[in-house]
Formats: sequence, C-alpha cells, structure tokens
Amino acid sequence: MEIFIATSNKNKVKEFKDMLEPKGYSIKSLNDLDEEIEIEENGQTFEENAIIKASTIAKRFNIVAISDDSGLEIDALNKEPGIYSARYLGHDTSYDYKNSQILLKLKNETNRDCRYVCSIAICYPSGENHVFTGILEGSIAYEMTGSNGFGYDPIFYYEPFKTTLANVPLDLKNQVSHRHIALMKLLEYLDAKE
Ligand code: ITT
Repeated sequence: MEIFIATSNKNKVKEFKDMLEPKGYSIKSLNDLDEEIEIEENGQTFEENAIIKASTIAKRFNIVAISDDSGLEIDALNKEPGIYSARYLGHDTSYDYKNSQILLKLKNETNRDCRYVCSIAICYPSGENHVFTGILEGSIAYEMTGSNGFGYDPIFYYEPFKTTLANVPLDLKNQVSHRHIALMKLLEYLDAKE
C-alpha cells in the first residue's frame, strides 16, 4: 500500500520510511511532487495543524493523505516552542543556534522536564479524518550531545537511554519516539479498517 505523507521535512520522511517500509508500505511525500505546495499551519494545536496539512493534500489531489505535526514542549518555558518548534527563533535558523539558545535560557533552571508531541492525521478526500497522538517524555540536557536524528534531538535527554536522542542510532529512536507511538496508533486503525 502506498502512503502519501503531506510533509516536506526530509528527516520526518526518513523516519516514516524506516518505520513503514519494512512493513510493506511505500512512502511518497510533498518532495516527490513537481510543484511546491505551501500550506499555512494556522491551527492552535498539533491536532489542528495535522488535519490542516493532510486534508489540504487529500482534497487537492483526491487521495488519502497522512501528515505529521510535531514539536517540543518545555515546561520551564511555558511549553514553548510547542507548535512553533519549526519556526522557533526563525524558520531558517540553525538547530545549533536554537538548541544553544534553549540551553542558555535554562542555564539556572532545575525543572528541565520536556516532551515531544506528534499528531498524525489521516484525511480522506470525502472530508473524513482521524488524528492519533504520541508523546515522549524527556528532559533538556545540560549540553548538546550527538549528531543523529534532527532538530532538538541533541538536547532531548531520554532517561531510559541515559543520553540524548541524537546520541543513539536512529532505529533506536524510532522504537520509542513520539512519531513511532502515533504511527502505531494509525497502523492499528488501518489494520482494523481492512
Ligand atoms: P512539515 O510541516 O512539512 O511536516 P515541519 O518541519 O515544518 O515540516 P512541523 O511544523 O510539524 O513540521 O514542526 C516540527 C518541528 O518540531 C521540527 O521541525 C523539529 O524542530 C521539531 N521536532 C519534531 N519531531 C522531532 C524529532 O523527532 N526530533 C527532533 N525535533 C523534532
């Protein structure tokens, strides 16, 4: 079965491919289209933004589309960057900079609790849609470590691994991640539907 993911984030696409191709799914994304499609993410929650992205593509191309809206919530920063994770401190700003700024803001902070949230929506051309959310609890590390993964992974300390998500192989991250949890819920829904 082919799954179209309404994302242009290459790191997300890679994680989806790594998790879904072994199960026999083939993955296409916005990066496989000839035209560039801009979707305005003007929802107030991960769930709303996930539906906006997948439903736009489902209606436009008359296909079943899935999407991923995700981000990092840091308790000491009032849950920032949250739904603004990709845009935080500027869309084109490097993650080295974003991560170092977060470490600076949390310099004297003892509450380092944070979580990754991922909402995956599946939308049909008919307008039917469903959303599945996965959450991974962690804490903000005291320094950046590792070069695997993407985004905030170098500062996302995951206690069971005793290190950051950027410091473990991607297949290990993919066994526990917020994206994995949400995806398993989607697959359960798809299995039950068949
Ligand atoms: P699309 O909208 O095209 O899917 P995007 O990158 O703009 O791509 P989001 O609006 O959902 O997607 O923002 C997600 C951001 O949250 C992402 O760019 C990272 O900054 C952060 N993020 C989400 N999941 C992550 C993960 O597994 N590891 C590290 N950072 C992550």
